[in-house]
Amino acid sequence: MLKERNIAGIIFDLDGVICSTDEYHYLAWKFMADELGARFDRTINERLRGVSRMECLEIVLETYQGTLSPEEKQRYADKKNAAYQKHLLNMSPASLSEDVRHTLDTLRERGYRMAIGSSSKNTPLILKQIGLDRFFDAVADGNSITKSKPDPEVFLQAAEGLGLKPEQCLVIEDAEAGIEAAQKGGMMSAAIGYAAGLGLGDIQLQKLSDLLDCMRICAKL
Ligand code: B16
Ligand code: MG
Repeated sequence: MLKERNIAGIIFDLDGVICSTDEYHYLAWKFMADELGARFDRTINERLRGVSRMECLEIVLETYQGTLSPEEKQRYADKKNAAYQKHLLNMSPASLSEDVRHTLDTLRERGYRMAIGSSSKNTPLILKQIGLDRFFDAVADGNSITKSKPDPEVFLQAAEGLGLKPEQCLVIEDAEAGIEAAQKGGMMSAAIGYAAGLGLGDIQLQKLSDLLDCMRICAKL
C-alpha cells in the first residue's frame, strides 16, 4: 500500500480529476453521434475516458451503419473537437472547485512535486482557462505522447519531468484505462469518480481532498 512507498510526486489526470471537462466530452460526442445517427449514451461514454480522440471516434462509430473514409473520420473528429472547445472557452479559474484548489495548494505546501498526465491535446488550453498553466512542475499530455492510456507512456513522461522514479509517484485517475496505465508504469494509483465506483486502484477517493488524509498518514510512517 501507499505506506510502503516513499511518495514524492503526484501525477494528476486532467479530465474528470482536476476539472469536469469529462462532461463536455460527453456533450460534444453526443452532438456528433446524433448527427451521424449513431447510438450514444452515458454507458458507452464511460469507455471514452482516458483514450485518444481518434480511438473515441472508433468507439462512437461502433453503432454507425455506414462507412467513413479516413478523411471523413478526421473531419468528424475535428468537428467534435470544435464543439468541445466551445465549452472549454466558457471555463475560467472559477470553474476549479474549492475542493480541488484546496487539495493542490495543501500538497504544494507539503512539498510534493506535481504533474499532469493527460491524454488530451487540449491540456494547454484547459490549464490556461482554469488558471493553472504555471502551477504544475511537469505536464505530459496528448501532444507529447505516441500511445494513449492504457499505455503507461504519459505517466512515465510525467515522472521523468518531475525527476522521479515511477515508484515514487502516485497517479490520480477517473478512468479504467488510466488506472491500468499507472499499474503498467509501476506506479501506485488512487481512483476517483467512475474508476473509484468500480473499486479500481490502490485506494479510492470520494473527493480529491480525501487524498490529503492518505498522504498525511503516509508521511507519518
Ligand atoms: P482531446 P484525460 C482524455 O483526457 C479524456 O478522458 C478522453 O475522453 C479524451 O478523448 C482524451 O483526453 C483526448 O482528449 O480530444 O481533448 O485530445 O482524462 O486523460 O485527462
Ligand atoms: Mg480522466
